[in-house]
Amino acid sequence: MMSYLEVEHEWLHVDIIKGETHSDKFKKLNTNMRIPVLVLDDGSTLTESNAILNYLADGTALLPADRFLRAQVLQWQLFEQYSH
Ligand SMILES: N[C@@H](CCC(=O)N[C@@H](CS)C(=O)NCC(=O)O)C(=O)O
Repeated sequence: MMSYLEVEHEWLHVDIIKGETHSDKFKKLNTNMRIPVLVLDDGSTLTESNAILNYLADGTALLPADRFLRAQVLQWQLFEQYSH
C-alpha cells in the first residue's frame, strides 16, 4: 500500500521463523507478537494488517467515503481474516 501510494517508508524484515516477533524489543511494538506493525513518525504503532491498510488508504480513492462502499471494504477485509 505504501509503495502503491508512494509514501516514503522503510521496510524492516522480521524473521518469524527465527522467533524474532517474540523478542523483548519486538514485544514493545506489538504485545501480540505478530507482524505486520506500522511505526509512525511520532513513534505510535498500528498492528493488524487491515487496520494498517485502512489507516494508509484513508483519504485516497482506495477507501471510499461513501458509507455503503466503505462497509463493503470492511466486509471483504473481515472475510479475509475469518474465512480465507
Ligand atoms: N490478524 C493479523 C494476523 C497477523 C499474523 O498472523 N502474523 C503472523 C505472520 S503471517 C505472525 O506474525 N506470526 C508470528 C508468530 O506466530 O510467532 C493481521 O492480519 O495482521
